[in-house]
Amino acid sequence: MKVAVVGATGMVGEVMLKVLAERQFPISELLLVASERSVGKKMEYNGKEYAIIGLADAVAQKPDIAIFSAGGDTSLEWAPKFAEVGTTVVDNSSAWRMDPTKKLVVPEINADVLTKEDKIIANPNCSTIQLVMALAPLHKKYKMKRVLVSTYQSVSGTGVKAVKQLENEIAGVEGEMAYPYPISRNALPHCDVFLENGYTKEEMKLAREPQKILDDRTFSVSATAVRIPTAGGHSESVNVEFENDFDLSDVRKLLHETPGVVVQDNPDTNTYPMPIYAHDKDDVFVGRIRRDETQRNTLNMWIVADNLRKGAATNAVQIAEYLVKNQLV
Ligand code: A2P
Ligand code: 11C
Repeated sequence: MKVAVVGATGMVGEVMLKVLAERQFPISELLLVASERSVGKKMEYNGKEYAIIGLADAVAQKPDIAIFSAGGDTSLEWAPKFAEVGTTVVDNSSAWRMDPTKKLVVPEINADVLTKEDKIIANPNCSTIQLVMALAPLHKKYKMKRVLVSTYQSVSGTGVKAVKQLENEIAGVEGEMAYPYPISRNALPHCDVFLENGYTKEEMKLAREPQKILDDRTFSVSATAVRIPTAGGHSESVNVEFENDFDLSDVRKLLHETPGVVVQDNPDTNTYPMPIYAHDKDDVFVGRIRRDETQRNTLNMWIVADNLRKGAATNAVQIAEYLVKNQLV
């Protein structure tokens, strides 16, 4: 496959290259693409040096697959240009996710919706991916009515500038601010921009994307998204009300049997998911599984994943793998 990685110099882009190499993605030719600022700079992939190229150059080379992580505006402008020359785009931005003509895919859940005609495929938001990975098997068996989720999101979800802000604050050094307030020793109930309804864009992604991925609008999701001073790894406190009653041991068994999900749940040994444990792993970790004793058929759990891996790069590469394996490119 001739593969373009658009946004190769970015935080997700770098993890994408790592994941492509680790999973031995079948690459015959690799195009590393970034903004004009980076054109000509050198990057390494699998021990070989590559020069960064610009977007127009990459389109002219008609790659089979282009994996984008270069922001929504770049995707809106350039994904259609790649699609026009026959490239299949897997896009990690929020640009196309809720477009009814585009598929929103978590491969373990709904890769079967993909066809050869899909030329722009959307990768869900990081906090959505880890949420639906745990919810999908439970929804199938018990049917969800309502999900309440509060997130504890790391600064790497915002990007390099935010990681630097946290590092500077810890080191006691003045520097550029990615957030309107200090993030070290703080928690900001503010991820992405505020919308007219008083929710943030991140909260609305959590409300809408799961319904599209699970192809079901009969359940609702209400979210509060919070930025905390962890470097990497998003955590979520999740309360789910089901139509049907469940047995806790069945819930654990179901999650344990779900590919891509790891149950870490033993209060006796202080075993529960944490960002430092999820770091650099592709799985979604679930723990603190317990019944909500205040309401019928309701479950509480805690979900953690590496937001740059399963939340972004790994999921996108898995989509590309599915396309190749099923001859859809
Ligand atoms: P560059 O490094 O040249 O700015 P992050 O999300 O970590 O900030 O990374 C964003 C990625 O998207 C980087 O690789 C960045 O390239 C790339 N990018 C940003 N704007 C553009 C653009 N207008 N055209 C192409 N790539 C872009
Ligand atoms: C965060 N979820 O942690 C964001 C980052 O819609 O792809 C990814 C933004 C997106 O702030």
